[in-house]
Amino acid sequence: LIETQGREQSAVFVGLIHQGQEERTVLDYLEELKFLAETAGYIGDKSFWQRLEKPHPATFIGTGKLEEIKEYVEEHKTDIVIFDDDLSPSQLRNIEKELKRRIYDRSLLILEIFRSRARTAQAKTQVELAHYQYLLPRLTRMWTHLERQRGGTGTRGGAGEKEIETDRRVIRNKIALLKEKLEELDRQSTTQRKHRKSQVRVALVGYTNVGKSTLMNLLSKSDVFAENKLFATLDTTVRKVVFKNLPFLLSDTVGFIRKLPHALVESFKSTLDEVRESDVLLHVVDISHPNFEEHIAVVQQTLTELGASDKPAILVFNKTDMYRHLDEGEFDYTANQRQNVSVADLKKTWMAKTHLKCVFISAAQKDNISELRDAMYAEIEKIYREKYPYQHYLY
Ligand SMILES: Nc1nc2c(ncn2[C@@H]2O[C@H](COP(=O)(O)OP(=O)(O)OP(=O)(O)O)[C@@H](O)[C@H]2O)c(=O)[nH]1
Ligand SMILES: [Mg+2]
Repeated sequence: LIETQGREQSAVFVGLIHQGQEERTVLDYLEELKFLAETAGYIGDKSFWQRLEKPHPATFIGTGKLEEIKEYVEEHKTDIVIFDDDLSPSQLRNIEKELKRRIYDRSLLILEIFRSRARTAQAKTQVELAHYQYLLPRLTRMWTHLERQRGGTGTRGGAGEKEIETDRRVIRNKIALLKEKLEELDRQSTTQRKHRKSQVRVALVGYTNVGKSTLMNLLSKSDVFAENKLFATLDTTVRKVVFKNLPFLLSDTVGFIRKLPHALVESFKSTLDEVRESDVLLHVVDISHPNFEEHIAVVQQTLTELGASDKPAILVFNKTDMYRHLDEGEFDYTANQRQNVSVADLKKTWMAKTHLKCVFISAAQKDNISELRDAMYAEIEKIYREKYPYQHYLY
């Protein structure tokens, strides 16, 4: 750690192609992992992957592959090795011992990003809680982390059982304290949200980096942090918006991602209450992403877990300006495109596939926003009619 201070940390990436999985899919996952790493401040281009029927119980990947990675990281003085899947505590230990590098898995990387992005007391507490919950079963490893921070080499082979037991107790206490603190903060935000109960609420949801905050800014003319990084938004922002005669509250919140650590979803429950309590969802999709169909599935899955899957929703396909389809015979894996499928084709496919209203826009180019506004207006008007059947300020 000492010798790496002052420069960016370098990373390599490791993925497994499980039985029945396409190589292309795993390579896309590794691309996403690289993007996550970049967001966390680690750089690197090199990936390793291997086709295995199931993960090796002791080392996750095969020993030959591990040897190959070892040679590479020694030659290139790589700082950390990042696995796309979650490793068991013993796999972590074994790999760390062999490679003598810090080992990350996807969850830890996501946790680290959340930690650096948290701004409000609530977000900070939520992330800290999730972090300790992640660490508890992996304590031997954290101990070696602490060792390194104290300037040790980390090769001592972990801590003794007694020290680990002490650490475990400390962490359990911290978890209990953080839970209490969070409950208090939750009570405050519940009160805040209660005040909004009588109003119509629309929530932007979607995979991370699809353009939710950009759209929020566009629809509410507010100034919400948007950038080309994952998890730019952690805290919920709520803005009052008026379309013609209809006022409503529009909220922008944390993006979803595949394999979001369970502890994180748990501790972010109250932030996600905004989604659970909203009347209409705008499910934003980045149509220029090669994996956007899977993103839709991940978001729908997460919504189901939150108990928000049967709310009225509009599917908003964003970034149509970046989408390009290839002509016959053209082939390029690197770009955001697919063979012979135009935006118009996609629109037809999706309208047949779902009962939800589908709108295709570019938030950046302000393309087709009026169609989105009309679709939103129709949904909001429906909610008004349900909520206030006897009032006639609509007419
Ligand atoms: N080309 C293009 N880029 C867009 C469009 N909409 C948003 N972006 C870009 O996509 C990136 C992500 O946008 P955000 O609005 O931060 O996305 P988000 O969904 O809020 O992301 P998180 O908060 O990180 O989950 C930014 O660089 C935006 O400028 C679009 O319609 N076209
Ligand atoms: Mg955002």
